[in-house]
Amino acid sequence: NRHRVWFHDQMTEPDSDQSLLEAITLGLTDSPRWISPKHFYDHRGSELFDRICQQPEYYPTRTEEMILERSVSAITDCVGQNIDLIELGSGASHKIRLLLDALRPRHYLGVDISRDFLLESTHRLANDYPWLAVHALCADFTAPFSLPVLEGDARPVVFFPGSSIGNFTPREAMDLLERIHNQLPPGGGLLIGVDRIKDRDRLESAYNDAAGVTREFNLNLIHRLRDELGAEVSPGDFEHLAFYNEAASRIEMHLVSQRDQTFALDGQTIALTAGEHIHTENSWKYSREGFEKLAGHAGFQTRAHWCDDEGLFDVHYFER
Ligand code: AVI
Repeated sequence: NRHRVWFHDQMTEPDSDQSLLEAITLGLTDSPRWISPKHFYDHRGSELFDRICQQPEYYPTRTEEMILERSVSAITDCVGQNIDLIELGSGASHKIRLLLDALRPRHYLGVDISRDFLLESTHRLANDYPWLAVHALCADFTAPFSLPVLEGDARPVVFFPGSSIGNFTPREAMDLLERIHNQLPPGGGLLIGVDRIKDRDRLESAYNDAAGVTREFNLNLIHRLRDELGAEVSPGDFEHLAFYNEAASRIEMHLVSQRDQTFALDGQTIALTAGEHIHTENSWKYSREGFEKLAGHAGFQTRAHWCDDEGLFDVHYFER
């Protein structure tokens, strides 16, 4: 069957309710309170993120797609032929479509934490590109993971779009880049999209879209607390907060409790006061040079770079 998808499962922990419960309880009993942004991405959260990408204020997606579209032949010249493409955080697998016809990889491997969403999007890809061998790897790449061996002698190129690297602390980002570097053979590549440091207004409106989709995405964590973990909480008792922390070069997202409230979770009592924050996401922004330096520390050689005319977003190409 030429439209099949080879499925590899490598969730280090099964994404069971129990491990979700433990992870979320750990953060909610900490001070200050936090929830990891990876928990946004259940099926509903992945769909909401896909809708964020279509909002007029959320420039990163549109800008990166424009860069990929207009630079596709330069990218192809630089990346070369006879490659396998490995996409980290493949989500809906839209962006890869801009490159497939030009790069003509032997294999495509999509890696994502959201199992059903990953399977749906890789099946669509396999249907639309019958010449392509499509693989899906369900893995949490915030933890150590290993890439499955793909048959043949093609050179692996990792595609990591969307500035997802920005959701890691700079230290974690370095570790992840190092882990990617160590899994690549000499000549293996990394094509990575990174959102740039820019003015506060532009950044803050991207995380406070008028249609309220980012708000709904952030509140999805409260939906998961209620629906999957049985906590007696209501999305109406929290508000979305997103702002640029300029000193740290990062957007911060928080959920703000709208009243004093108490609920039980995993045998513990969580008591939130009115106005108390749960920190749910950081999204680091980099200068072009700053990111090249980071990748250099992880062992990568800078090969090329593309950006839009306004300098909002960078696409870098590095090699081992
Ligand atoms: C996936 N990641 C790069 C997005 C970002 O911009 O940090 C997630 C997101 N959060 C709110 N809007 C989008």
